[in-house]
Amino acid sequence: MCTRYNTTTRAKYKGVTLGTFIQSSEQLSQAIAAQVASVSITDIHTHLFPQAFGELMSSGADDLINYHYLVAEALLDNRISKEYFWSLENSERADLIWQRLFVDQRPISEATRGIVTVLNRLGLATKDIKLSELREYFEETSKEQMIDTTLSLANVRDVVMTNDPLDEVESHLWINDKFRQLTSDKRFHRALRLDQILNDWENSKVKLVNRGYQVDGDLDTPNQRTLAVEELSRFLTEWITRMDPLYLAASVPSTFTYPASDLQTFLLDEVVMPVARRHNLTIAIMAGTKRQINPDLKLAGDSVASTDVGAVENLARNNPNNRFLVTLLSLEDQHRLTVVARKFSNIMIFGCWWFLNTPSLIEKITTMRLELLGPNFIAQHSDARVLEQLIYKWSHSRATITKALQSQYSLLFDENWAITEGDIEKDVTALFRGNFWNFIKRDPKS
Ligand code: RAT
Ligand code: ZN
Repeated sequence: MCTRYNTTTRAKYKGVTLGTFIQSSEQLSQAIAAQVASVSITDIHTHLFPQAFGELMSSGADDLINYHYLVAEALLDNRISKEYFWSLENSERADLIWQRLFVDQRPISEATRGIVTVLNRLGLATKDIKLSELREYFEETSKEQMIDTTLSLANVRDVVMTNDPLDEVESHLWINDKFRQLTSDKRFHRALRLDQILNDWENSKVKLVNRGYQVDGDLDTPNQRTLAVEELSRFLTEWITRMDPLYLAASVPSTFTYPASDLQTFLLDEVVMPVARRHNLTIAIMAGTKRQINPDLKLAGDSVASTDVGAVENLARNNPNNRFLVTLLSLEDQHRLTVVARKFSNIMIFGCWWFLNTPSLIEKITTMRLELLGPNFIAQHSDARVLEQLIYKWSHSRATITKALQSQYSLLFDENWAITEGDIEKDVTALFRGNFWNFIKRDPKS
């Protein structure tokens, strides 16, 4: 019988039957593809909401087509005036985007191809399909059913929302009597988002004062600072109790630096990190946005710029008792971030974020991360804003990450390293689910 493994190699794997060792490159490729396709995912960063959040839940034809990634692409056509576009109703805007991106052109960009994947997986014929037919499909399907269908097609077991306690609509839901319903769907976890507090203190201050927190001083005197720290910590603690978030999160601009003699460092050092330590909560730092480079595009007007990776080094080194989930937006920062993550066990890199969520970049970045970190990072998150986007975002990411894993594993295989399907399953589960839960020190069943 021809086998790749000698007795010594087999001895190392006592208890594992020979049949479970991968015997050929083809079998290896197939086993990796099968494991990645079948792993049930925890999607650690989305903007999704279940039905209990009412109008905040986004799903269906018009929401899918009005996704801000597609808005930016449609408005590349300079015959469409921005004023005219924004004066339209939601459904009229979707009609226009559909015409521009799916009728006049072929949907080959990542975001447009995503719609094609969704249509295909929902079993809707993609040839000559009309937007009206897509609308009909969603009108006939309940939101409840859509959540079940989507999670099952995407093979996502649970998702983490983005929950902003200073958002007027959302916070109102949390403080009224519907509160318990908001946490009743166990597939939707919370993440407490701190962007407004960390990036826009002046406006946050007004909102906090209106809610009865004494943070109105200028933070010039020690007394004012002490009071603000106490009051802001009280605010965060109350919201942590209310939401039971899996982590705290902030997207900070590309200009973010730490430590600095500014309000952001003060709030991080005196409030956010101590509160996170007291509640054993991880902090997610998402850095590298350059917001509103074209305000005419509204939500679609944000961009990217390189950020100071040294700030991440400093955060990790100066705060060894805090844990940081980190993702950076610009391609040029990825290598340094990966090297930094080798040096600090309180950093966990996650995903290929937003403009990096395209197959060519995911493959390149994931391969580099595997080379430098092994399977010790979180492979991807979807950032989905519209429920059904989970179907395409995960289908596309799985296909690409499969390729990166196949090339790394085949290097081992070619050097005669024994690999079992169980080994592959372990790594794949870690990358798509396990590393997250271990790092945040929470029970996946929570
Ligand atoms: O990917 C997006 O939809 C962005 O607009 C942002 O929401 C970004 O992901 C963020 O969380 O700030
Ligand atoms: Zn996001």
